[in-house]
Amino acid sequence: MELDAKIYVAGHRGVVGSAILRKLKSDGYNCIVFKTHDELNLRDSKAVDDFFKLEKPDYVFLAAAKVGGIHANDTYPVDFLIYNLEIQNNVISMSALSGVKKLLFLGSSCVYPKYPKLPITEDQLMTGVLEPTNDAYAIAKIAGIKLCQSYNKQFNTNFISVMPTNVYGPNDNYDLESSHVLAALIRKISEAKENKSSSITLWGTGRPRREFLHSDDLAEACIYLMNKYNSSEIINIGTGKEISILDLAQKIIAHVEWELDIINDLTKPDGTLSKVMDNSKILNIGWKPKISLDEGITMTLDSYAHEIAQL
Ligand code: GFB
Repeated sequence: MELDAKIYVAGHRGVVGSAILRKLKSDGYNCIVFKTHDELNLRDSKAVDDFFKLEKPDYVFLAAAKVGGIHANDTYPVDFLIYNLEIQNNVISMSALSGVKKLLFLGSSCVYPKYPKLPITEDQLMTGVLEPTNDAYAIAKIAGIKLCQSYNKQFNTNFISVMPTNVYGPNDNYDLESSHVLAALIRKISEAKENKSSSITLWGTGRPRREFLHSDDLAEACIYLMNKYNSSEIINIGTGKEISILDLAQKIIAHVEWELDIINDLTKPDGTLSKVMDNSKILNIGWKPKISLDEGITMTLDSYAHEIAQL
C-alpha cells in the first residue's frame, strides 16, 4: 500500500478495526476512510453501493462483523449468521465492483472443525463438523472466505482472508453476557477486587484451552499481509501458544494482586476443547507476534480502567 492510497477500514470502532486504524495512522498512511454505523449501515446494500461509488477506496480492511463470546453465539445464531452474511456480501461485492485493488477479510479460528488435528493448519478448513455453539458464525465466515476466493477466480481480484485466533485489546466488549472470555475475566476480577469480593464465577469447567492474540499484534499482521501476501489460500494469525481458561483466570488474578476463589458455572458451555492454530505459514512470510500474554493483560487492565472511567 502506498502511504497516500485511500484505505477503508470497515469496523473501525471494534477491537480489530480500531487497532488497524491506530497502526495505519502510526505507520504514516494518510488517506484513511471510516464511517460510524449511523453514517453507513453495512447491512444496507444501497448505502454500501453509494459509499463505494463516492469514495472509491484502493484498499479495504473488512473488520466489521457481528461478534461475541460463546454464550452470545449460542443464543443468537440468526443474528450472527444473517448480519455477517449481509455485511460481508455487501462490502466484498461492492469492493469488486468499484475496482478495489486489494481487500483483507477477517475470518476466525472457529471456521475449523471441532475436533481438529492440533495445532490447526490452514488445510483443515472444511474437513469436519463445526463446534455447535458457534457454527452459525463459522458458516458466515466460511461463506466470506469462499466469496473472496470466488471473486479472485471469476473476476481476478486480489482478496485475501486471514484467520485470527481469539483477539483482545482496547475497545473490547465488557458486557458479561456477550463478551469473550478475556474481557469478561478482566472485568469480573477487577470488579471483585474493587468490591473486596472473595470469589468469581467461571463459565464451564475451566479446562478448555484458548490462544490469545493482542489486537495490536493482529493489526500489525494484517497490514503486513496486505503488503506482502497475495493468495486466495487462507492464512492463520496467532501465537501458537494456548492456556487453559482456569490458568488464564489465575494469571489475571495474580496481575491484580487480589486473592479470589473460583466457582465453576457448569450450566454454561465449554465449547471446543482446544483450537490452537499452527502459525508456521505466517512465520515463514516474516511476521511474528510481539506482545506476550502477560504484557497484554497489563495493557488490557489499563485500557479497561480507562474505558470504564469514560462511561
Ligand atoms: O471467549 P469465549 O466466549 O469463546 O469463551 P470461544 C472461551 C471459553 O472461556 C469457554 C469460558 O470455554 C467459556 O465457557 N469462559 C469462562 C467464559 N468464563 C467465561 C466468561 O465469563 N465469559 C465468557 N465469554 N467465557 C468464541 C466463538 O468461542 O470465539 C466466537 O463463540 C469467536 O464465534 C470467538 O470465534 C473467537 O473461544 O469458545
